[in-house]
Amino acid sequence: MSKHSKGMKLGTIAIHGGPQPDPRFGAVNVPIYQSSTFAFENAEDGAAKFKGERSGYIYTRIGNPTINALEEVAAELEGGCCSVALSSGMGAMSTLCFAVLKQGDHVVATHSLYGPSRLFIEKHMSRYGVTSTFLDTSDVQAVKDAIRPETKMIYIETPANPTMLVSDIQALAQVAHEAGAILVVDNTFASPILQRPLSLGADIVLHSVTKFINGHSDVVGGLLIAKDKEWGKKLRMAMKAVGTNMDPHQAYLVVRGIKTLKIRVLAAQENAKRMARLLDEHPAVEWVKYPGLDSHPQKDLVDKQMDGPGSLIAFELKGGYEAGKKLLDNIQIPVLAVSLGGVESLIQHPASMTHASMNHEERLSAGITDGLIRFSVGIEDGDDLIEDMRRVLDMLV
Ligand code: LCS
Repeated sequence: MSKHSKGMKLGTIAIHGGPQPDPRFGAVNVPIYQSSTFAFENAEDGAAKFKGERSGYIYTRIGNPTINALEEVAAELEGGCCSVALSSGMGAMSTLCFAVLKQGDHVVATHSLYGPSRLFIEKHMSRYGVTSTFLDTSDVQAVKDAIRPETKMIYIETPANPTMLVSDIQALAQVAHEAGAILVVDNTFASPILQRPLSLGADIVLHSVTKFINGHSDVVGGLLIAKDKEWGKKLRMAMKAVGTNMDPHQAYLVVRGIKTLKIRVLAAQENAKRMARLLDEHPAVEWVKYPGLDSHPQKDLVDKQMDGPGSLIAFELKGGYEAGKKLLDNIQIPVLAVSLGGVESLIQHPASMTHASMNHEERLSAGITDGLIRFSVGIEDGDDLIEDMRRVLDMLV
C-alpha cells in the first residue's frame, strides 16, 4: 500500500494504490518489467528465494513487479489481503477451480452465469469428478436446499450475466460457511466501485479484468482476490501450477486503466440510468431488467448491497428476436460486439453469442430468453446515446 492511499477512499486508492511511486527511481507510473527471469545475487540468494526464506522475484510465472503492482492495487480496492492476476477471466475461473476443488466435490452456482464459466464447471470440471447444481441463487432457501455434505463452493455472479439477477452476498456467505464451504463472487458487472463482496462475507472475488477494471477494450485479463492469506497462497500455487499468469505489459495497461475506474464506472452508470428509463417507457419495449429501476425483482437487495446499479441493461423488444436484430443492425453508436465495461457502448444478443454454449432449455430456465438484448452502456455523451436509441425504437413501433 502506498503512503498516498493508506486508509483512503476507492477513487484515491485507484490512483495511488500499490507500490507507487516505483521504489527504484521514483517513476510515477509502474515500469514494465518485461523480463521472464530475475538474477540472483549469488547461489545462496537463489536458494533462499526458492525456499521462500527471502522475498524477491525469481521468474515471471511466479511473480513480477509490474504484475505485483496490479495485484496490490486490486487487493486494496476489493478490501482483500492479496490477489493474483491471471491471463483472462477464464484463466481466473480455471485457476480458482484447480485451487478449490478436488474429485468428489460439489459446486452450487447461479444458473445465469457467463456461458463459458458455467460450461467450465458443468462440462469440464465434471470430467475430474466434480458435480454441480445450477439454480436461481437469488432464492437463498433454494441454495440451502441444494447444499450437500460434499459442497465445497457456492459460486455466484451478482449482478449476473446477462439476466441482471442479484443474489444476497451476505446471506449466501452464511449458508456457505455453515456448510463448511466458501463463497466466491464474480464481481465483474459491479466492479469494486459499486460492490465489495469480501466486506459482505465472501471468501474470494473474481474479475474478468477485460471489462470495467481495465475499461478500454484493449486487454484480456483476470483477477482473483482473497480475503485471507490461506486462500491467497492456494490461489498463487494453483496459478503457478496451471501457468495462467498475466503478462507484465498486460498488467501495466490494467494499472493504467484502473486509475480512471471510478469516474468511468460512475459516468457509464449515469448514462445507463437515462437509457433504462427510456427503454422502460418506450412502447416498442416488452421488458427491461436494470438494477436501478423499481421494477427490478431484487431492488431492495440492490440498494442494500450495492453502491449503485451499474451500466449493464437487459431488455427485450415487443417483436422478440426479429425486432432485436433490426435494433442491432440499425443502432449507430453502440458497437455490435460481445464484452462489456469498456468506455464505448457495446450491444449484443446473448442467446446467439455469449450464451450460445448453453442449450435452449438451459438458457430459458436461467431467464435468458431468445429476444434478450444486453446493452453495456458506455461513457459517450448521454444525449447522443439516447437520441440514437430513441430513433431506432421509434422505427420499431
Ligand atoms: N465473468 C464474467 C461475468 C464475464 O462476463 C466474463 C466474460 C468472464 C467471467 C470471462 O472473462 P474473460 O476470460 O473473457 O476475460 N464475458 C464476456 C461477455 O459477456 N462477452 O464477452 C466476454
